Amino acid sequence: PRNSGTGPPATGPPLRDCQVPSPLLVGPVSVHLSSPLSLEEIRHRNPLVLPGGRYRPPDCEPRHHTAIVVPYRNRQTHLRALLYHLHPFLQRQQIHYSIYIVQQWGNGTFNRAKLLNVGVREALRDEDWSCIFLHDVDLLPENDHNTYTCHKQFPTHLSVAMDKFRYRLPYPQYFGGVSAVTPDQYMKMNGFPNQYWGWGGEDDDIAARVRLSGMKIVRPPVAIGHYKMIKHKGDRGNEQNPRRFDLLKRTRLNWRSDGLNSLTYELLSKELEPLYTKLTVDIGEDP
Ligand code: UDH
Ligand code: NGS
Repeated sequence: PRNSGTGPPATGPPLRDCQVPSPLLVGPVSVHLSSPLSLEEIRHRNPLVLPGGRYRPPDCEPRHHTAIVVPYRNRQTHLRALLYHLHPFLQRQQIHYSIYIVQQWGNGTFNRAKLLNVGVREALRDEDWSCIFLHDVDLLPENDHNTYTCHKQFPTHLSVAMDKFRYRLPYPQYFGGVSAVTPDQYMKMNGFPNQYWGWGGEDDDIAARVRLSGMKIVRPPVAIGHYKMIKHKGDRGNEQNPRRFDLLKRTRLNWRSDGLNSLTYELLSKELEPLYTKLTVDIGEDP
């Protein structure tokens, strides 16, 4: 929508639609992981990015409106690398986008899927996004033909070839890393589970919801869905969840009652940083 949110006012002659594919794409890009730049330097390299990490192409009317939602706590260096890399990458794709960092408040056990639920709900308060990306902070796309847009019918899994899995899927149902849904698809699957505290299983639950709600997963070709993962150790507060296997057995029974329709949280702050919107949220504790 041209005139909502951060867009320029619709004065002057209308812009023509952006070309498909974008003429700015370069294909494979090399990803630098060592010592990312400061936020200030990244800002200088991306002068057209508006407060909150928002962007729309200046010369054409974008066909896609994508919110990037990142579950987050205590990964400063990874965040800088992601912003350094993703802003130019998305601008080359000529899409209208915004980056949301959803930060879990406190030291309680991490809950990735619940943070994603919060991010989707809050992003949709801002704009009528046509696509929502669910993006781990430590994954950097290596080919800009991997477009950050949604499939009309089905949820998409983008990170199909990660370096740590030797550039292939670790198993056929893998849905972790980077995925995308339209608001309709998200509603159809009742969002994501809120009950996975700690590491593991929540992405498998989300994949199961896709199937249980009558959809399937679509993927880009392996040659295009290349990602580098920034290597790191497991995080304090995100230990393996011993309950994940029991929870996964009950997805079929639980998905309609646990998800978007049972989500509760308290939004503690929303800050429009120069390169991203930072949501700090109290999502409660593992009961
Ligand atoms: N995340 C944070 N902070 C944390 C934990 C997770 O920001 O403390 C976010 C971050 O976006 C990360 C995502 O949640 O990319 C997923 O975290 P993860 O630890 O499940 O996955 P990741 O791919 O590492 O980062 C997996 C290997 C380490 C755990 C191995 C346990 N066997
Ligand atoms: C599976 C986990 C997923 C996880 C995937 C890759 O076993 O949550 O491994 O993990 N499922 C369960 O534990 C039930 S990784 O190699 O990235 O550490 O995403």
